[in-house]
Amino acid sequence: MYSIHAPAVTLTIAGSEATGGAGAQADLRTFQELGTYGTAALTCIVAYDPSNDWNHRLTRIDPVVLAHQLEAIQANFTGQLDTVKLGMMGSVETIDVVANALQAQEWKNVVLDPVLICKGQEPGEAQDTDEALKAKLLPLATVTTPNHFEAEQLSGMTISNLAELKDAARKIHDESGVAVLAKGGVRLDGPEAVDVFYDGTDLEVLGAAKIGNHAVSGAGCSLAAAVTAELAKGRTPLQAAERAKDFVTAGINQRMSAATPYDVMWQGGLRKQA
Ligand code: PXL
Repeated sequence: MYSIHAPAVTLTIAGSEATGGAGAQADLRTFQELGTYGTAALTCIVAYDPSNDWNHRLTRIDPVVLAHQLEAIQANFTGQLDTVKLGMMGSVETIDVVANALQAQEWKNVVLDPVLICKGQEPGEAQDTDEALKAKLLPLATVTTPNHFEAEQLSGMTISNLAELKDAARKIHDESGVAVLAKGGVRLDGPEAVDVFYDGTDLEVLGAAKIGNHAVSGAGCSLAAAVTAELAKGRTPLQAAERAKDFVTAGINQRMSAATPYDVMWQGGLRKQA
């Protein structure tokens, strides 16, 4: 005998980061931990270079191959897939393919993690990608999760304290209509890592005691993926943001260390210990 299980289906359109700390690998682990069935379409492959300061080596996936992955996923889960996370895009062509795929069906939740500059990109090219992301993906999103730097870029403001982070979240929302979870993380002074949620009605500050003063790799990807999973299960954007903050705080508390100069978060932080 068997039974048919029907978990919420989630999709990440993101880059691979081979060591597993960030990107699609972190997203899929997060999707699984939060009880959803994760799928992934890869936009690019990042391979750190251990003999060159762990710099990003970036290979883009052929846009046709990305379109094929999305075609397979969307055809397989027609009627079952209504929630997607967008991570690192890597090129303007990728953004065009993703925008087309998004427009090919109805979505309840489109979570945009606006990964702007990646070390492997030429500055000129990165700027083109950033412009395309703002012009073509932000209008299709329902929630966006900029970090400190990305919130400065999207709002055109300098952010050095909580009041400015709130102003930036309001401005990004007012210009795009998208619910904003703007992450101060460890980058603003003070004992707490604070993020700001704003959806045009609720403005909430999500705070947690800082755990060290260095950013942990994978936290941003995992936060957006956790928001995605919680939305897929039917929570509101604010509930999803609160739950995602707990998920990441627990994961940073139980971080992993390896040879890279920064630690990575562990997605199993909220698991009940056996
Ligand atoms: O954390 C941003 C990020 C997203 N996606 C991929 C990455 C990184 C950072 O390394 O490699 C694939």
